[in-house]
Amino acid sequence: MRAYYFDNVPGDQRLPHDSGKSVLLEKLSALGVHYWSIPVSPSGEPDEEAVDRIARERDYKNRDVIDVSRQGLGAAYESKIKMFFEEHMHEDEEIRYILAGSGFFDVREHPTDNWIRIAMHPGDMIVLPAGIYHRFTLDEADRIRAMRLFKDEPKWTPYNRGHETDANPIRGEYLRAIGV
Ligand code: KMT
Ligand code: NI
Repeated sequence: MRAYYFDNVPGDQRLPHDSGKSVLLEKLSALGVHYWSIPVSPSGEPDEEAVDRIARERDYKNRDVIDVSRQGLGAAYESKIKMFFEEHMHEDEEIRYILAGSGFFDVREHPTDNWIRIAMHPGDMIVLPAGIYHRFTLDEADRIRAMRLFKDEPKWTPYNRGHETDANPIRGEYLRAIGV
């Protein structure tokens, strides 16, 4: 995992867009973003024991695996890729553990509204808190396989950023939690 400020240069979302300015884990943590390294096997098998431990501690009851690629998403590929990259929030945490491939999670720094790009590789696990504005894109390798964990039923509803999300109580709770 490496985190850095997005360069804001227009162009292909799959390119690194690396401004060269790194972002430390402490900064991510201050935004409520949590990160762990949980090495996967050479064939991309999860470390089930380590995942179970985190799931127990944080009350994640369910999990599944998503293959984000042309092959994995089939006819839904174009629309999903577009949807993932629309800036949005959720009313629950978004937890992802990368098993194979790679991709970028972009999270908004508050209150500057700068994008922080988080380059994810196998063994990287991340928690995006409820209420944070974010988006996701594949990189040039065009494929990622990730475990998704969640507390109860999957609540995948993305709320695209706008007046309504600015007024969403979960967004308000998030801002209070990070002390803004
Ligand atoms: C999401 O919610 O943005 C995704 O599931 C993206 C693919 S998981 C790496
Ligand atoms: Ni999301």
